Amino acid sequence: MKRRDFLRTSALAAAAVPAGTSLVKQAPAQNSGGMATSNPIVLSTWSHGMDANDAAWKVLHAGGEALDAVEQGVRVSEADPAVDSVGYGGLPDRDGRVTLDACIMDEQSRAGSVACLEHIMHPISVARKVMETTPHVMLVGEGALRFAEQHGFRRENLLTDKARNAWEEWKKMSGYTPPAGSINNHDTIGMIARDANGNFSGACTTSGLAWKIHGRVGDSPIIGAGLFVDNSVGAACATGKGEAVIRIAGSAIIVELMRAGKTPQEACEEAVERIVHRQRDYKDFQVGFIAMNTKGDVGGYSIHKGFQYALRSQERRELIDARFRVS
Ligand code: SD4
Repeated sequence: MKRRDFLRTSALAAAAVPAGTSLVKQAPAQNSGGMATSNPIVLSTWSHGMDANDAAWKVLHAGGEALDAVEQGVRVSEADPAVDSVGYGGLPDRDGRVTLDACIMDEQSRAGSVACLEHIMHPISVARKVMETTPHVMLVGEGALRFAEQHGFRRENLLTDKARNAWEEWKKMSGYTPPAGSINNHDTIGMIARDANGNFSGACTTSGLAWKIHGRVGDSPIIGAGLFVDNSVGAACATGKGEAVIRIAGSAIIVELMRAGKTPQEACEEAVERIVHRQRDYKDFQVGFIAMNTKGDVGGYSIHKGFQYALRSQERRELIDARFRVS
């Protein structure tokens, strides 16, 4: 029996047990009372989110689970060498090493994450393995790589010629100085989805800031910063300068603002406002957020012009220009 099936069966068994006796600590949350009443919807950051959404939509449209949808969706960007901020083809750190960060979170508030993982094309699937097969949430560096290989992930060269050439050029100009973050150094894919059962999951995966110090980890693999899911409220994720997002616990804050009654759009705007008010150099970097609530309302907002997010549902397949704080 698959683990998810086991959990469902356990929840049913728990319902048959007298009050006061608990077989399961936490039954799977159901937004729709267990009935398939919701319209599936998937939301992703940036224009490459369109292709990623299509892969996620195949899963959702067939009645699949949000967790499978977000994993399958972001794997498209991870494998695409044209996306230079995620997975294969990602720009390296200042030592020329491609180090990947990713996390995944589901409707039961289970979470898995890997950070500073090298040589593995699909960190999101390693993050899912961490979530499903270990008692931990996060594995990093060598330990994450060893864990991936133990689970059958193949070691590959992720540094494309194009990314290597870009790094060689950067080295000539940079004096080996790591970037503080810029308006253009981004494009992480964050994806949040709601399935036909009304259940949410999210995934976030990136090669992080180009030319970073080796070992630097951004917001993308950090639950609550790059991604947060609460099945009774909704989900949010982030892109842009990770340090700025971590400092306000960006995605968790957005979910909490929605819990307090804000729309997804208002919650994203409030999170950007917190960065703008507390981080004096906000004009020098980009951050964008997207969010979705249990009604299927969505929102997106960024510090600067240029942030786009992709939406896919039964009726819509769109790339949306996000509203922004500074022109
Ligand atoms: C990070 N949020 O590592 C990421 C940056 C990003 O494409 O958006 N990269 O800080």
